[in-house]
Amino acid sequence: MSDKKTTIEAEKAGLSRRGFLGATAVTGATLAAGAATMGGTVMTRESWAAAVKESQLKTHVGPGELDEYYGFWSGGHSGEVRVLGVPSMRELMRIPVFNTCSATGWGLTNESREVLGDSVKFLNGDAHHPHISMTDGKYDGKYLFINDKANSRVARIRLDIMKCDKITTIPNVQSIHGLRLQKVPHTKYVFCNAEFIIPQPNDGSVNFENWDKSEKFTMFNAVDAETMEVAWQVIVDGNLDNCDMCYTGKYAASTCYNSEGATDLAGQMRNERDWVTVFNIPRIEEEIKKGNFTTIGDSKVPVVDGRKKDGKNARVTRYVPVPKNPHGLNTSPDGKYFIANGKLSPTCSIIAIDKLEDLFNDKFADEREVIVGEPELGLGPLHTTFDGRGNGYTTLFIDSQVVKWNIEEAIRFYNGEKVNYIKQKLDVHYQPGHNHASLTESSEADGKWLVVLSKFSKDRFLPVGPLHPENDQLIDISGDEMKLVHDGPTFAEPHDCIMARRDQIQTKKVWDRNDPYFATTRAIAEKDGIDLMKDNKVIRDGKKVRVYMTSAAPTFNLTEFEVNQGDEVTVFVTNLDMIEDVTHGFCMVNHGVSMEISPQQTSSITFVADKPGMFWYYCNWFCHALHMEMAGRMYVKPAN
Ligand code: CUK
Ligand code: CUA
Ligand code: CA
Repeated sequence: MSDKKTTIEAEKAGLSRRGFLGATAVTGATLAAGAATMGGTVMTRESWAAAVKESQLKTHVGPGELDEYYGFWSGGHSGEVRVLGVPSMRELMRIPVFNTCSATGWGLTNESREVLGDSVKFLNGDAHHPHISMTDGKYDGKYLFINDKANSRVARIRLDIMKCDKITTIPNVQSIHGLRLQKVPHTKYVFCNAEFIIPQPNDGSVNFENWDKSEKFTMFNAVDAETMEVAWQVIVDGNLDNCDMCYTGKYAASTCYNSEGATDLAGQMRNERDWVTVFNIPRIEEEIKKGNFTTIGDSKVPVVDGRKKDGKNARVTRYVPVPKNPHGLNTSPDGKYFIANGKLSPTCSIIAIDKLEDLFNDKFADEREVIVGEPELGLGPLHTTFDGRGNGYTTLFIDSQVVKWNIEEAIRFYNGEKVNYIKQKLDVHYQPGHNHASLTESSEADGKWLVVLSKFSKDRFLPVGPLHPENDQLIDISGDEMKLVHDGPTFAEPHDCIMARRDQIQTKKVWDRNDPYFATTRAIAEKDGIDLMKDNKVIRDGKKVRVYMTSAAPTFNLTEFEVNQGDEVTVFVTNLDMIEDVTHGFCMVNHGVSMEISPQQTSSITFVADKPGMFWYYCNWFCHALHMEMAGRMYVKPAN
């Protein structure tokens, strides 16, 4: 069916082009025959269009209305996290994490630089997998964790203030990719996969010539969710891609696509099967307690060896062969299965979690006995998500589709029954990576909305030059059939998202003066004998100058101060305003200085006053009718 014809038909049916493009995905093939089936009943073109229109109405969040779900999008190699409302798909906020932010001063302020620690020198990051902390298998709304593939870090965002408060670099590995959380009894550990195999120790003694003969491996890592310190690491065979955790607190599983340990493309595709590595968490903890661990280099983190030796399994790991280069690894919300997505194989492998105890007790002759289904879904299966009603939704990268399939029926098929486990295939636009259904990683998966993160948008939006946005599509999965209802362009490059009910996230409206986020700042002021809520003072400490000021819309309460050329100046601004939404900024002109100071917050920033002269500073967050007038001057006295 030509695009032109569908457009005309859409207009006839009273739909906008945009609206009809949503419908055409589902109906493109079936409408040619004049009818589609939905929920077993034959639908006409008109009734189908009406059904899609009805779902679109559900996504409409009118002026002044609030979304039902919070969505947290990874920002890919932009390094940030974005907060969207679902179903409107409106962007609500950006949380800078591994990037720098000119607006909030992330990466510039002393508070953010303290969080960034040693890694403050990196201005980039690659954030893929955002996950919300859990208690008893449900999102508890406390934290959101995210990986940095680019610089091997894990970050934590406090969801009460929606700011990143901890960043940890994982030692002796390269590229933290898959990241998931312990679900029960609560998120004690953040599990993260280091993707690339590297020489150990990686001190330069291994070059290209002796690479083959050298010892090299990668590790599975557990970070303590509260302290954000690395709790332990496990050496594995092969590499590690994506991971997930079960609902018993016992097992984590990761896909490995490079069982070959190859360094080139052809080599990484050589084996017909790679594997899923299953980790036995209680056994890992036992090994550490017994002292069966080593350490690497300067790192004090206990390292347990999970590699096979002479064909014999280690106590802590099992390797389950699955077809070629698997990618996503997803736990079904009923807690029964790990599902590994085939990528180069058109299949998904269903691993029964209740068989893992026997697997670890070596009850099976073949590790593949834990696989209870291997449905063929289509080309390029990458990630699976769930509706809580027994169905999986798997992205097919090559086919540009999402396939809805029934898990129990796929298992029955594997056992020889003739059942069609495929429920529907829906075209998406185009080449989807992750998809994510509402509440899907928790036991409360509610099967309402599905977001599909499509890597290509091609012609779906107004052209913006050679670099295109991606396309996050919203699909209504509340009925028997998936209905595409919204296209959402996004900038580089969300890999994944997570949706929580809005009642699961509780945020603060103004800062608590005792918030640990600026505890160090308070301690510095206290040493200077400063009351941050009152004092407007300049403290000289050799060549270091600390300038304390309060602000209340529309003034800084210190509108001039003098320093000497060459001084290292730290400006502390405390926002006295108590009113929600009255955020001030502080920008020192021609010094690269900018920061956010929200109500009741203290922020500080340090710079060198290297040029003599008079410099204006001003408030750069619009706060008042007299916001333009909210300014002051710094005089820098020449050195000679
Ligand atoms: S990965 Cu990118 S599409 Cu980093 Cu979760 Cu699969
Ligand atoms: Cu204060 Cu604008
Ligand atoms: Ca492979």
